[in-house]
Amino acid sequence: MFPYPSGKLHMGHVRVYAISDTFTRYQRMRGYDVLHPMGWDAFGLPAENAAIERGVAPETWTESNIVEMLTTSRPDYYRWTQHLFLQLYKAGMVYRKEAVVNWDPVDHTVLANEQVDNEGRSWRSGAIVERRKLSQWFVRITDYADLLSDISLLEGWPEHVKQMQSNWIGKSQGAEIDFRFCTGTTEPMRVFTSRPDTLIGVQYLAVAPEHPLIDAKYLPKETAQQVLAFASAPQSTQHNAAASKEGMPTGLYVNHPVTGERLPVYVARYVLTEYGTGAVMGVPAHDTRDAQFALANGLIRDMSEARVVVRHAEKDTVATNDDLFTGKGVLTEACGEYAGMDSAFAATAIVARAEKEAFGRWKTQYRLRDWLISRQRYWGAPIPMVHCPTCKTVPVPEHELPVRLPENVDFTAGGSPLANNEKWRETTCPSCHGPAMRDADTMDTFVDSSWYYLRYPDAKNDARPFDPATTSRMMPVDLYIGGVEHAILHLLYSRFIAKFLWRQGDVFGARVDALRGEPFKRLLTQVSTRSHHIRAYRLGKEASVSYEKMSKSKHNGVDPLSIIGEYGADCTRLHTLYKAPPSEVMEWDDQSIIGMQRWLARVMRLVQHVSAHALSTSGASNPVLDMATMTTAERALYHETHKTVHEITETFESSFAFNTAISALIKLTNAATLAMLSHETTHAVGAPVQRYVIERLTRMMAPFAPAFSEEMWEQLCASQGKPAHEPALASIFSAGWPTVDTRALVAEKTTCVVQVNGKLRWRFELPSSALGDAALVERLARACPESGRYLPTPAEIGGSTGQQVRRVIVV
Ligand code: ANZ
Ligand code: ZN
Repeated sequence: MFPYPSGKLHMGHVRVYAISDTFTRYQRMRGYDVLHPMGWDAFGLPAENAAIERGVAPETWTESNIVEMLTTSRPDYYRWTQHLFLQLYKAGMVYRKEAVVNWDPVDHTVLANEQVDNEGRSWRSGAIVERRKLSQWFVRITDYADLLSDISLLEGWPEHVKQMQSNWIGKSQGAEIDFRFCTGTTEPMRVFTSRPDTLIGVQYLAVAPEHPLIDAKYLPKETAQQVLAFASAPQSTQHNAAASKEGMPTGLYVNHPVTGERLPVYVARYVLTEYGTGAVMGVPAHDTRDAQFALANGLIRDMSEARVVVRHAEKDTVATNDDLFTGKGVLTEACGEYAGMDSAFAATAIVARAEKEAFGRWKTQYRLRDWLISRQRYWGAPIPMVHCPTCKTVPVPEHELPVRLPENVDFTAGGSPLANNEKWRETTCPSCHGPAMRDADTMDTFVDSSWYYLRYPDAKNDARPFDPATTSRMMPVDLYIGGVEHAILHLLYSRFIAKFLWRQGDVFGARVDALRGEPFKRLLTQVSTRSHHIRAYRLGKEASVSYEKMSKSKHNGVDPLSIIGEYGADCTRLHTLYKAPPSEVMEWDDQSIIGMQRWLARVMRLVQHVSAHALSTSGASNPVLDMATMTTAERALYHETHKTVHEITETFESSFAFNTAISALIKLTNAATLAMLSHETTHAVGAPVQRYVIERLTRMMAPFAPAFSEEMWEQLCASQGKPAHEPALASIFSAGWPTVDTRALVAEKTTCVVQVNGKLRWRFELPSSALGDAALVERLARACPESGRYLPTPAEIGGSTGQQVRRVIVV
């Protein structure tokens, strides 16, 4: 994942790119053709605000933080972001709609729900967010049901991230129920419920403040004014506890479709406009928030007035007064013909009746909303649309892209710098050529970052966003590494855009098809360094992501540049990799980095020793070593070397636990030091084995400490009389990754423990190389003399005892 150029390099950057760089170097040494690109996600609010603070143009500020890389804020990139918008528009995937939005009164912009915390504050400015109605551009992300179903294809993703994606989409199975109004001819009121079995327990209905019913033409005269005032009050927070009980009667009544009872309709803050139908049926006896609301608004005096319709399936008493039963169970006597049915069966019966009598139906509901991409800010890609008095909204023709941002804008005026800029906004209509106005919104920066990985393989293309063949050859991304704070939105938007382009045929091929257009085959999420830990959680019915201020605005002490200045880049990256595996929080301390420095010094000593030694001994640089003729000490060191090669190769292939890989390298260094530099053993390990081991040690260190290892390699080559510029040996990275001598591994034994019927019965030794082969392990176990005592003999099988081995588990 590419970073945001915030101007300050922090330890989090060092860590994430050390991880990906290490992995990349390993794959190159294995002979793969690897693209390890870099870029900047440079548009967006933080840069704009930072620039305003410093009184410079956002562009100047951003460019000063960047050297030459793929950058979303340059016209040669955002031109294609605009092109993507037009493609979506032509495919009918973009629309404009009046919408109630979260308005940040400090940053003067619209915020996505997920950018508002559960106290109703903006994640950036911290201001209490207001609700406003504005015309906004939306992307029909909800059209893509496969964003949910295809999560199952993502085998290389961590389970928790898949869970977060799936919760965010939030599929909910339930029913719609229509309630007729007692008076008037308005359409019936439709609610969404996940619990149709509680229908008989409904005691009121409630609508969201923005529900269409909250309109003078429907409301009774006596209540209209008060209700409208309540509904339009700038209510920043619908998340906090006090507000969740706020509401008032609308003066309207509906009839219960089954009991015929008259029920009041309330307007309530806890009902969300954007979910379901924006209206709920209130069941105080079985829903916590309904109970709180009903009590707070005098719908019921105490819980004894709540209508209990479901009881616990095992206990036969109904819930007592203060003991709210929210689970599924068995319907009570209050439910007439449905009494005694379990919840699932009752739901089916009730919805069947609703369908027959046309007052309801099954309904699948998603929490996911369409993607609101309009931002009333300057520092983003302008939306390539023109508003004409005659032709309405008209897309800017492709050949006129990019619609460039105006320069020298005035930020002191407040409000949106584009909306205020008449000169920039005035244009001619591409269709009728009359006077028209440019759309003044810019795109959410999540649009910029939703497709950048597709441009990396073809970043200089000026005829199209990317050449489909060039990019398709590289897709899907084999390994995507980044912070877990992007586990929801960035990944969801990227998946959506990639799937869209796949359906358009711009990304193709067997590997892409196999993943149904999914862009990231394998995902490694790395947890931030302690100082800027990010939480993402789901709270009750509403999921929200809350971002603690990130370190970029916190200047939290550790400056990577000063650490690098003191210890060197390799030592710094080794330390970040050694402190914790990517999945765990890394706590920075300046103490243990000294340990890394000492390790490098020890390796250097070994290299110098081997280099000096080799000059005085004759012998090829890559002798064929024969284990049979080795001394015991040589064989032990040779064995240790191959054990390490095996272990580190495994780490790269599976777990990314680079901390344990580095431990293994340190262990090998210790073994080599002991074998080569201590007095007693010096002569036990001959020069060819010494060189062999140290060459492999440096090659294995190369992905982790590239500059240092390159330096060591040069010494080793030079000492062998080979100039470092000799092509084959020019770089340690062309020396390749060491292969494992499996014969060396066989020498190693492992103890295997055998349990029969859960009891430990015997142990035996087996070659470690056999461990991966379950059938072989089983055969070796059965071959042990003890097996005769604890396992049925062939004669017994099918004999009178009837004993047989039912299941063999090799762990
Ligand atoms: C009656 C009921 C009885 C409910 C009960 C729950 C328990 P999920 O599972 O997340 O889909 N609901 C529906 N629309 C809502 C809205 N716009 N704002 C706030 N709440 C809304 O949640 C579905 C449940 O959330 C629905 O089922 C409804 O309350 C509420 F014992 O209906 B239920
Ligand atoms: Zn026109």
